[in-house]
Amino acid sequence: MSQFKFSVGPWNVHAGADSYGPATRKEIPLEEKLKRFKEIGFDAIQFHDDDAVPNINELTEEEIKEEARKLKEMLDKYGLKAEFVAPRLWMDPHTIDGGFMSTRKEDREFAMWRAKRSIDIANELGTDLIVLWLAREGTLCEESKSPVWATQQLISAINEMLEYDKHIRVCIEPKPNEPIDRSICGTMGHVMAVSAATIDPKRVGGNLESAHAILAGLDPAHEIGFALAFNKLFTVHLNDQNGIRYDQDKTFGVENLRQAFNQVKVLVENDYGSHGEYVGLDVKAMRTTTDEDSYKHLENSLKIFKRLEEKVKRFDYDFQKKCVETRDFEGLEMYVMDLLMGAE
Ligand code: XLS
Ligand code: MG
Repeated sequence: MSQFKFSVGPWNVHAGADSYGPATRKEIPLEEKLKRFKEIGFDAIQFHDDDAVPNINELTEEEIKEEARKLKEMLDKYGLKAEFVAPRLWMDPHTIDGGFMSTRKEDREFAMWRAKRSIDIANELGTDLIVLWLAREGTLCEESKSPVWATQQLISAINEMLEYDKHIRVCIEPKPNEPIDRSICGTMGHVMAVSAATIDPKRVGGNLESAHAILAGLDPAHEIGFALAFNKLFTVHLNDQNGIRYDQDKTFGVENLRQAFNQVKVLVENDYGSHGEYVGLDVKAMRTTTDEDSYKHLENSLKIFKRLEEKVKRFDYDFQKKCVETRDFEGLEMYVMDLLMGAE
């Protein structure tokens, strides 16, 4: 029995298209996904603004709220909560060169409009959390914008969101690059600094995605721990990643089991979830996966997480303490390997 509650986004079950080839599986309607998510063991759903309200740009502010209310009814029907809403600021022609940091004023206004609509949708769905994955916020051509100006743009955009709604919390999901060449807010350290510079730092935190930390050359468990030390880990996006290459969103734990174990361990040790936080997944199926197995990577991620949680609960802290006292780190390390290999 896990101590955690789990969340997932509808984009985590997708048809398999990538930059080099078309879809390999059928599109699945949202309601069918929600039903399966609940059966698999998820408690809450993560949304982009346009996952929640398709064709958002063509609707009035009232129509957007109305659509969000319909979605809320669908979530209620399956006993699911909404975890967060994230403005999708990377698909629209307005966001070719970023949103909040675009060099064009009309594009920055578009980004702010979508951010505020995301807040409206969140309110209708009964969540106070907005996630900002800053996909295109940075530079493609390094000399095209000042990193000082761009950072200040981000801080003022967040301030405007905090002012627009006095209860909303904003959660930055850092990533060092891709699709942008150089991003402005690439790690949890950047997120903490941006948070501190806003008008209400306790309402601005982070969402650590394992793959994004690995892409920055950092250890995901340490990034999680860093945010926890400031009480600013608002959610997580657990997955896995084979080194510094394109963002893979692999099933949690399949590349580096010890690294995955330590992510679970730091969450358990710090009672993550006790303020209602979810363990969120952000994983993708491989392109070769069949229609029947469209949810396998989610089931497997949950299975691996829960088995690692059992390992963490069996972790021998007395033995660890002894090893630390005598600096027997060879012994401690072998104990961890035995635990993971099932020899303990
Ligand atoms: C990037 C995800 C993205 C965010 C939420 O990691 O694919 O969708 O997690 O906006
Ligand atoms: Mg993510």
